[in-house]
Amino acid sequence: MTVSTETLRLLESQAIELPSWAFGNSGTRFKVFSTPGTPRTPEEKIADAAQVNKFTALSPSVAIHIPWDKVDDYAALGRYAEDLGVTLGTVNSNTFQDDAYKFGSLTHVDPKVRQMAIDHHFECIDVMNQTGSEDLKVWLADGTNYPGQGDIRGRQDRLADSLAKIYARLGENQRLVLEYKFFEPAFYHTDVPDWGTSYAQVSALGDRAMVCLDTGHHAPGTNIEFIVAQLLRLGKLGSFDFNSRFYADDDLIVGAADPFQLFRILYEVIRGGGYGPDSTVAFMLDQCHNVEEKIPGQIRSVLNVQEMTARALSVDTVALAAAQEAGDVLGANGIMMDAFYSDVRTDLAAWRESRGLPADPMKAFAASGYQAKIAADRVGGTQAGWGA
Ligand code: PSV
Ligand code: MN
Repeated sequence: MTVSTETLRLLESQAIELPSWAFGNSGTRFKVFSTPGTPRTPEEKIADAAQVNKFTALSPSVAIHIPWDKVDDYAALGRYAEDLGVTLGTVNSNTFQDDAYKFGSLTHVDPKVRQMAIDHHFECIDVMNQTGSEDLKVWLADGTNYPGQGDIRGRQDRLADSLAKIYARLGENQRLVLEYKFFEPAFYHTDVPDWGTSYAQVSALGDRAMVCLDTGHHAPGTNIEFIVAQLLRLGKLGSFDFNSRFYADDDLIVGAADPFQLFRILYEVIRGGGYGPDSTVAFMLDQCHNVEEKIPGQIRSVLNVQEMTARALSVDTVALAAAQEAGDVLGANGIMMDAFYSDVRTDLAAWRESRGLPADPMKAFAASGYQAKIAADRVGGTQAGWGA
């Protein structure tokens, strides 16, 4: 047996939130391909997300994006989710698809546009109050394309002011998590480009404002696990948007492009106290499934996180600390690599079965007939996708 009983115990409570938008169609600026069975409503997205949890017991909650998941009655949407065995989680704001935001939202020079963006966040907090969601996730497309286009410093000041107004509206059990991204859609400067800016902005707000780390939002070669270690050390790592990338913000299946990076990140999460029942770090996927099937894409992702967590938990930390203290460079590195190369798949399959889950969730989902059923049932209407 490669995986210890202690590791299995720690894996039991693992929870990875799914993004509702991963079940809708997505693509690139060149083409969005539609797929039979793609959800047309927030309810259908939640039903698909519930399938991932049904076969893995790893994803008990679903993040929503407003206005993509706008409904008349959010409490009813929450009850609908609960009937399917999941809850509604993080509420994501969206100030990147309205014409008014062409030159910014929370940073805009025009107070009327800023107020419109602030009001949108108030609306998201109202949604949270109805769904019982605890996290408001803010990602801004704000930035400029050309030197001189905007006053970088003034934009930071306006951002601070707008965020303070939003933060003041949060309830006692609610948090604001501020996501950073170094480019896109703006190409010269982005108003929240890096963890340092997010950290500075949320630190000015208060204890319930945290940083959100999307693994696809860094320049190539960035040591993301260092950022994880630092934010945990500072008590400001609020949440993750997991995905993987080869080039830019590719939003591919987590662990697909660089499994070793996922291992290194998860090792630092565990090392820094970000994993387990006492941790307040929220784990979420933020992915797009442009060409692969969406539900199995999400199943594969949560399994990748689970397997890599098992490997990261199996690092012999006592031996590692001793090797580090002794200056044993190769010994210390060998301990990390031993854990990374340990194949946990057979043990995890047996463990799943012992808990009444399918040993192979991918196979079990494929055999369930759900995909064929939604393809046959969901005829007509408009498939959900970017902007829908
Ligand atoms: C931006 O690239 C991002 O990562 C943010 O989390 C958005 O809300 C999300 O993607 C969905 O498009
Ligand atoms: Mn994200």
